[in-house]
Amino acid sequence: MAELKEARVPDIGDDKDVPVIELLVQPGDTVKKDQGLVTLESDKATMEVPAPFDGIVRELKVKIGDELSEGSVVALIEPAAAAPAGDAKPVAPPPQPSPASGGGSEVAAKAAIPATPAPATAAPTAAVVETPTRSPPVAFDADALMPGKVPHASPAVRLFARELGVDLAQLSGSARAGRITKEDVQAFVKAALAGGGAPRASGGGGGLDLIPWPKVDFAKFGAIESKPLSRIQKLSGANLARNWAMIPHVTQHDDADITEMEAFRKKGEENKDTKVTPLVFLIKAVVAALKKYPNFNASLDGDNLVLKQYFHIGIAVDTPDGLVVPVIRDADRKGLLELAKELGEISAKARDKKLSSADMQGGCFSISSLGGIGGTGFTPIINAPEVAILGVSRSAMKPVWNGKEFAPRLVLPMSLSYDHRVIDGAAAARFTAYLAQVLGDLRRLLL
Ligand code: CAO
Repeated sequence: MAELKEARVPDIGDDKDVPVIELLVQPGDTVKKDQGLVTLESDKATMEVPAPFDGIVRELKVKIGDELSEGSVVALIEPAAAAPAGDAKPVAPPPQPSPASGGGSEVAAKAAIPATPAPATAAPTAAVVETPTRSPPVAFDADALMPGKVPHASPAVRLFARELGVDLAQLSGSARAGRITKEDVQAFVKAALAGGGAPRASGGGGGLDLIPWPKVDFAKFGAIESKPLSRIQKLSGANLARNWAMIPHVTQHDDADITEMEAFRKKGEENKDTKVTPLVFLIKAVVAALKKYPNFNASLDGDNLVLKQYFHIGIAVDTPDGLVVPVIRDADRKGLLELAKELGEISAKARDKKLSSADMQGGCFSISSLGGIGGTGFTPIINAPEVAILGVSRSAMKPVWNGKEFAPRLVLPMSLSYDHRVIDGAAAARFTAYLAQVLGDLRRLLL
C-alpha cells in the first residue's frame, strides 16, 4: 500500500470544536477530489469537508459527535495514482453503508455515483498535511455565500431535509422571516406522500417546480412608492401560500334563503344593546353542520384523521395591518347574544392589535365573511390544519320560484372551500345544503 496522506479540516474562520454530524464515507470508499468526507455543523451552518484529491479512504479518524477545529485530521487517504486497480469500493450515498467491496456487480456499479454535496453547503477543500499551500479561509455561512439562493433553514433542518431527500428550495418557511422549520419539512413530505408521489425538483411533475419570481425594475415604467409589508401580512402570507400550495382546494357554492332569519334578527335588534349580525347565526348554523358531518371538524395527522369533539370556530377579521383569525371557543355551548358579544370583542381586539397567539389557536373550522362589504362568491383559503372554511358574501333580494310564482327572497351566497384529501365533493354538497336548510329554518337554527 502506498503512503497515506492526512486530510485535515482547513481554515474555518473563528469556529472551533465544531461537531461532526454525518460521516459521508467509510474506509475502502473511492473518493473524488472535493467529494465530502464528513459534515460539520456549527451554530451558523453545515459544511462538508471534502477530499483534497482522488483516492481511497483507508481510515476515518473521526466519528459522529467528535468536535473538530482547523487542522484536525479527518481521514487517511491513499492517493489515486498509488491505489491498486480493483481495490476500490464504490461510495454509497449517506447515510446507508456502502455495498460490500470488490463485488463489481451491477448494483455496486450503480451505487458508485459520487455523493452530491448539499446545495446549501459551503465546501472548503480539506488541507493535506504534506501540501505546502493552505486552502483559503472559507465563509461558513451558506446564506452569505449565495445570498437569496439558499433556503433559510438551520443546519439541523438542512440535514433532516437531506436525509429525507427534500429539496428545501421547494418549501416556503412558516417561521419568522420565512425560515424553514423541521415541521415545514415534515408537512411537505406528508403532503407529497398523501399526493401519491415523492416531490422532485424537476422532471417528475410531483413537486412545485416553479420558475423564479419575476424581478422587475418598476421605476423604469413610472413613479413608484415602496412600502414594507406589515408583520401580520408577512406571517399570514407565508401561511396562506403554504396552505394554497399544499391543500388540494375545491370550492362548493350554494345559496341559503335567509329571509326569515333576517326578519327575526332585525326584530331582535330593536331591543338589544349587542349588535347581532348575520355572522352570529352563521356560527350557530356551522356548529349544527359540523355536528352532523364530523369529518369537517377534523385535521389530517399523517395517515390519521383527528376528529374533534369540541367546536372552536375561527373568524377571519380584516384589520388595517392584515388578516387575522381569532377563535371563538366552545361555540356550541353559547347562545346568539353571547356569540355576538364575543364576536364584537375579538373583532375589536384584533383591530387594536391586542390578540394573543392563544386567541388564534385551536380552531376547528373558519368562517370568512365579506358580507358586510359585498361580492357574490369567492374562494377562501383553508386555514391549515383545518379541512374546510366557509366564505360568505353579501345577501341580496332575488326572485325565487316557489312552485307557483317568483317570490322575493333574501339569498345569502356561501362558498365552502374544502380539503379534497379528506372531503369528497358529495359530502361538501351535503354540508352546504344542510347549512342552507338550517339557515332557512328558524326553529332548527335556534335550537
Ligand atoms: N350580507 C349582507 N349584509 C351583511 C352580511 C351579509 N352576508 N354580513 C354582514 N352584513 C352587514 C351587517 O349586518 C352590518 O350591517 P349594519 O351596519 O347595517 O348593521 C354590516 O354588514 C357590517 O357588518 P360587520 O362586517 O361589521 O360585521 P360582521 O359580524 O358581519 O363581521 C367581521 C365581523 C370581523 C368578520 C368583519 O368585520 C370582517 O373583518 N370581515 C372581513 C373578513 C375578511 O377579510 N375575510 C377575507 C379573508 S381572505 O379569505
